Amino acid sequence: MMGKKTDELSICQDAREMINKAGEENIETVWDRLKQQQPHCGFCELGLSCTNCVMGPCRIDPFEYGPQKGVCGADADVVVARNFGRMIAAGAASHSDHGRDLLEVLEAVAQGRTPDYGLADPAKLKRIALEAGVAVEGKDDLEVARELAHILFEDFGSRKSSLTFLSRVPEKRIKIWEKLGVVPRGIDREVVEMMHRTHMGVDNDALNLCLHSARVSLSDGWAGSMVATELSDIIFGTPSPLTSKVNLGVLKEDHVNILVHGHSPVVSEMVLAAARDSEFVAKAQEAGAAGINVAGLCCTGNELLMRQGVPMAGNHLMTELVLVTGAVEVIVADYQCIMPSLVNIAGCYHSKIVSTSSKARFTGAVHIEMNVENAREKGREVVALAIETFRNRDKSRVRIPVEPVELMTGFSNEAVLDALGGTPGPLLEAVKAGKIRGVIGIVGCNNPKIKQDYGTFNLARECIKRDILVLVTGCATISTGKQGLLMPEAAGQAGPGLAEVCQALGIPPVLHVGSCVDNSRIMQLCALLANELGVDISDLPVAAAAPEWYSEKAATIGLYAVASGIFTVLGVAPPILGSKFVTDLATRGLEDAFGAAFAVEPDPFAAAQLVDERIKAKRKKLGLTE
Ligand code: SF4
Ligand code: MSK
Repeated sequence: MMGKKTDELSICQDAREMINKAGEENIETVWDRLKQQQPHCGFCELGLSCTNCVMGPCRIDPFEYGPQKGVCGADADVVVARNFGRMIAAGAASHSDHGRDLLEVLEAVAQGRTPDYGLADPAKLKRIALEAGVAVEGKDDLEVARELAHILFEDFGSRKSSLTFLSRVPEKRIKIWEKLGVVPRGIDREVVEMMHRTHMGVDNDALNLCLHSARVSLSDGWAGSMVATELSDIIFGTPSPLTSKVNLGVLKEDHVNILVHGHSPVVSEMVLAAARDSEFVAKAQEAGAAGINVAGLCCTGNELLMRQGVPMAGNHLMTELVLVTGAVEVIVADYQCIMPSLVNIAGCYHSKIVSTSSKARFTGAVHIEMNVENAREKGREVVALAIETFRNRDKSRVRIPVEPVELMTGFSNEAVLDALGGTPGPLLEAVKAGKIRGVIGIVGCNNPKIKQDYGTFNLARECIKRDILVLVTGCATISTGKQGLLMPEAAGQAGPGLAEVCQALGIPPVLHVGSCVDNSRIMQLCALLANELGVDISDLPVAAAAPEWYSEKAATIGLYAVASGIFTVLGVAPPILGSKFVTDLATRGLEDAFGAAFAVEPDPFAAAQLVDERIKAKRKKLGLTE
């Protein structure tokens, strides 16, 4: 990276060393391309450009010197609200299509169409089926799975007026949604309706568009993502606490290194199974390696970390740098957050990028199509390719920069409740007593516009100091894990109340609850606590934050958190500032409508202060002392 010192780009030693190595080897990274893109288009940053039809493209002048309307007559409010709506629809579509893939696996298992997948948690299958209204008495697991799959497939359609898991939502919250007309009816339906509304000449009322954005996001948080989480647990197992390791140090110089990247456990679980097969281990040894090492990137990594303890190499901004180690044979990708640049960087080494999904192909990558019928066999093909690729490794270019750091993972809601003796009672008691003053979900990505991991790590550390329990998912897991916050010893950095609780239970003050879709676990936990107290989610001393978000999915997560009543701090402003109406709605108006709103605060220390004030106010309203 020319121009900036590496310590301005990342707080992580492994990242800095690899950025320098990339510079030495003339390899272009995301930071170089960000620089080439400067200055970014101001109209786009403000959400004021529109390409929705070919009478345009149009731009609305934010300073009122130039045009105030697009060719069709749309003003700044409509243009911004439409653009934001499409952003939310794309995010919801991504999580929900991922959820559908798990549903297709469940159906294939139920129909006996795949020997490769099974029902790792039949007790959870029964529990969820009962919740969904399936009578389980006297039925075998496959029959129950078939009926559950049928009900959940219907959630994706247009024939319902409510969705299965909305039964978890506190009554007061449902009433708010009913009053605003935002109860989600069908996962695909809400996304399609948003695409319809944002076509030229359909919905031309910014408020109406924003309310539908909220509805779309709720169809993700309480349905699409929730389906993905619950079915992943049923098929692959419900996570329970275990320890593993994180950072680029998890790569092994003398092993065949396979990285799993993307979001879905459907592919990576099969690759892992093949890599653990003694036949392949022997083949790797024949090729001169000591064994086969599988490690994770991004959310696919989170899925395998939570359930299998597979070590984690890095988050979003580490996905290019992991290749720069020269020690990676294969990155096997499913979908989402996989930079197309990986193919070019892999081409500078012996490494191969393997795409596996027909909906996520990369020009120049090796494509090994995986589906529910052939997954195990194709997983074996991936591992065989990695072993062959190892033979081409140039040992002189290998540099694994750091030693790995330990982390604790596996805090599904089931595991948390188990640790508490089966009920949320002890957690509520700790909250009432002020030992845990509140809870924050810190989620989301890295963004090269922000020093990598600076926002997420510092916000998490500031929160635990203030006796605020932190739950992390997705890339935020790696940001905090690399700095040691996911180990019980980090209780020493927490305030006295939180430290006492963590020490008593032997848990860290920052709990890893899963991947991006697993933010649904946080929604469910909040609903559980609110129901237990007989209040709404917006009454709880809870908050959410996405300090370094970049993706449309993260915007959708933020919006469903707010629409569910959770105050949410963003470290990067969404492209809505071109409309005063939409900006005021996001930062104030939603508070009146949903009991929560957004704040934008790039400084993690100031963000922690905002969260603290919110928690203090909510505690006071509940009559809880500090
Ligand atoms: Fe321009 Fe309207 Fe077409 Fe958008 S929809 S490109 S504002 S004419
Ligand atoms: S992977 S959405 S960069 S968290 Fe879920 Fe990370 Fe963000 Fe992708």
